[in-house]
Amino acid sequence: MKKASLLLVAIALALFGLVACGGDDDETTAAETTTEATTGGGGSTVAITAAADGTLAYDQTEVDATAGEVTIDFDNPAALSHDVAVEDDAGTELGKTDIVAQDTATTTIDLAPGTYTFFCTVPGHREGGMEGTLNVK
Ligand SMILES: [Cu+2]
Repeated sequence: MKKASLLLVAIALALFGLVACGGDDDETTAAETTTEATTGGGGSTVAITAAADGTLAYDQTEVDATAGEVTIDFDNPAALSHDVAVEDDAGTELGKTDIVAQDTATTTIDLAPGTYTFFCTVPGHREGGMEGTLNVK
């Protein structure tokens, strides 16, 4: 009977130790996961604006972004409708904002490092000069 009690105490202590250790491990894992989520995303936000006077031009001819989820924040202060589309060097369109006039529009595109072209999809606008280079590093 006495031996059995000692054994129970020993088991209880062993279990307590395991639970305590387990708790510590969980906290460490959670902290590491949070750090990875904060630093692992990459990407950046690029601001592109259209000419306020209604000419077929963006205010930027070349913009830079970080590889990952790249957000295009487009602001068109003019009454003439514009958008911002992005295509790769093979001419494949990867994404675009809504067409807006005197408004803002945004879109997020997953981009690998490389050189891309941004342009306006409204007929005649790209040909009129609404395009530029998007460098992703
Ligand atoms: Cu346009």
